[in-house]
Amino acid sequence: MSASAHTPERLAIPRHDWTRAEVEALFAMPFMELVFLAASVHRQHFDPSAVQKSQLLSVKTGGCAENCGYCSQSAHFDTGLKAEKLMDTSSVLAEAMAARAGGADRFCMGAAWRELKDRDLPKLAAMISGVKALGLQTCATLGMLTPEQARALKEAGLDYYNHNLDTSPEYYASVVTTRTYDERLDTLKAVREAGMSTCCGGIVGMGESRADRAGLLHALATLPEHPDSLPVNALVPVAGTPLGDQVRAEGQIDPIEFVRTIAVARLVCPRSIVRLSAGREGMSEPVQALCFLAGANSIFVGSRLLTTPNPEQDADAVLFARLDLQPMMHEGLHERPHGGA
Ligand code: SAM
Ligand code: DTB
Ligand code: SF4
Repeated sequence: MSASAHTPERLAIPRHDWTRAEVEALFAMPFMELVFLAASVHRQHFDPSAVQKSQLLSVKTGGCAENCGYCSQSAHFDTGLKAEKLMDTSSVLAEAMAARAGGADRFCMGAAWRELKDRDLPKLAAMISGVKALGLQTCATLGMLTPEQARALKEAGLDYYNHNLDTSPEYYASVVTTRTYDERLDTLKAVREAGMSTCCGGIVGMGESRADRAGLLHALATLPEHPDSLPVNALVPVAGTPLGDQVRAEGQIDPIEFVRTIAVARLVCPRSIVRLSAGREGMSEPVQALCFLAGANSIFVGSRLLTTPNPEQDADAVLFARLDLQPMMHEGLHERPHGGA
């Protein structure tokens, strides 16, 4: 791409024909130029002071059949995590109400499953419709789906389905061997075709190269539709997992490289909500501020992600006040911020 194409106006138009070399060239830009460009593109589509807040709940924890090398919940590793059954709907709804009271506008239910089993669908449908009735946007991440299951979840009121590509196609087998990249793409297709919004991103800081980070963002930017939400997770290094132990020994990702990844995500998927996702615990306020400047406009709130800690509500209230950030609310919730159950 020529330098003249690097104007915020041109970059703000979503493209699906990014080449890998173009994405790598964005990563290689002088940092100040890259962040300025990403911040300029961000302003073409969004209020730069508005940040969307999602809250996670692990509705089925641990004992997962997959061997994702970063995950506390895989049955393949001894992380000391106790496996639990699928939660009761009433307990999930109580957590969703607390999340809404804490300022979240989207509630994401996560299950440590390789794939959704049909026998669990009725209970999940009850959770989803119950959360939606609270005025929250609904999101779930339950592993692989068939097209029929995707349609059933949509029918129950599911707005977003999270299914991450995690890393580049080449690095994938260094992260997980119990499933393929193509299987991830198939589930994403089923989600799109069922008419749900996609939440799809990845993890940085797993020992991958910059070329792998570019490969992940290239894969996301060349999907038939850009993800509606694009979570960029910084690896939370969990002891007992292969990648967590490796990163604990070798050190975590350079925060400036993390900010670069956010900026490139903003540039290649200009209309997506880019989430500064896992890894905020222990990330300084100035680094988080740089992420918001570079185009991140969503976070997870609440003191827990799925199984690991996240900044407390008070800390995030201070962060929002110091950076003059406002919550980005979807319309349904605006109408009744403290509305009935
Ligand atoms: N089992 C489902 C799946 O893998 O799609 C849903 C739950 S899984 C925990 C959701 C996502 O969380 C993963 O795709 C991964 O990107 C992210 N994740 C899991 N453990 C993480 C960690 N330790 N650090 C950062 N992100 C992590
Ligand atoms: C996403 O991209 N990150 C979230 C959500 N989607 C499901 C999960 C982060 C999990 C961090 C590790 C844990 O708490 O277990
Ligand atoms: Fe299972 Fe998801 Fe964890 Fe992989 S990331 S081990 S699929 S819960």
